[in-house]
Amino acid sequence: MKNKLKLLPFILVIAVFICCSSSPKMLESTNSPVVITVATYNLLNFTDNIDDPDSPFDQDRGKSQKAIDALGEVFKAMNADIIGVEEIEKKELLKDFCNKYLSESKYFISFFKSWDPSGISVGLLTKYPILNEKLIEDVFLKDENGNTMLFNYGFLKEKPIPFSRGILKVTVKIKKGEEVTFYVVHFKAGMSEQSPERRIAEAQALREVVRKEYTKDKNVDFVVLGDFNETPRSNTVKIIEGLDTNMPLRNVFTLSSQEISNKERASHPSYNPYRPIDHIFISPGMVENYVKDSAQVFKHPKAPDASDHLPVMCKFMFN
Ligand SMILES: [Ca+2]
Ligand SMILES: [Ca+2]
Ligand SMILES: [Ca+2]
Repeated sequence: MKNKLKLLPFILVIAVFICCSSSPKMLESTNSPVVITVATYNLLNFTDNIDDPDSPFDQDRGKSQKAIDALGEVFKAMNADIIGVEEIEKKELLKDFCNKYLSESKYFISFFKSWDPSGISVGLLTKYPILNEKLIEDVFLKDENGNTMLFNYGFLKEKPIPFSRGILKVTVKIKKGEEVTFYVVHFKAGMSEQSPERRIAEAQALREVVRKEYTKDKNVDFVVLGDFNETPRSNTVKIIEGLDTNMPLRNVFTLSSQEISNKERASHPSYNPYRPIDHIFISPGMVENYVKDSAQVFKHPKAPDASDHLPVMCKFMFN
């Protein structure tokens, strides 16, 4: 008995320690459901003001401080867990941005420099740890006859056309036994010669890339997100969705209980949006995780100062 009384203070200290360390965050990482907010956001020429010799066409004006401040406010208000970003020149720009505006959120950053002569790439910010990351750049576009498409202008003339900015593939650990792979893309913009054909070819190439995961596991959870430069009823988007195939990829807006108009889905231009061109598509296995009616275009008073696009976001739940 005397020995037990001697131990009592130690037992109390250990009990208090166990209680205090069982914070909500620890419980969250074990059994309780986790809800994540996922977004895609084109940050509009998030470049530095250096003329880099290895980027023939980089914009050396840099993004204005006013625009970066506005971007910081939009990101803070959005408070998304995982954000696919487009038009970034360097990883350091994202690092500095996170340190300055989002230091409480502790984002991991995935970014690789792409082949794009203008020096911009896609990236991913995630509050959840990265298990795997790579920029898939060995994807070359094919025309409708299956022939490799070639550039018809400038110093790239006659060279095979790669996927614009590459496809960033990042696998993230949400919780024990729950991993999600994100494919961030930025399709060729504009209506110039080759552009519409390139987007069609990019849609086909993208499906071939994601199919590799799907073939291994029909229940795989993946998200394809970014700036597609095409509206929901375009041929490009129809190819990505492949709704009449054995691998339908659903645009999260089409999973809503009522039809959402193009105007409500529009993400560009940010000051008066009428073009829905930023999208989030999900694998068949991810549909069960989608939180019904969570898809939205994120509107913020500072958004028009930050970028010419608005973020598109939605939520997923993991039990
Ligand atoms: Ca530069
Ligand atoms: Ca340059
Ligand atoms: Ca799932």
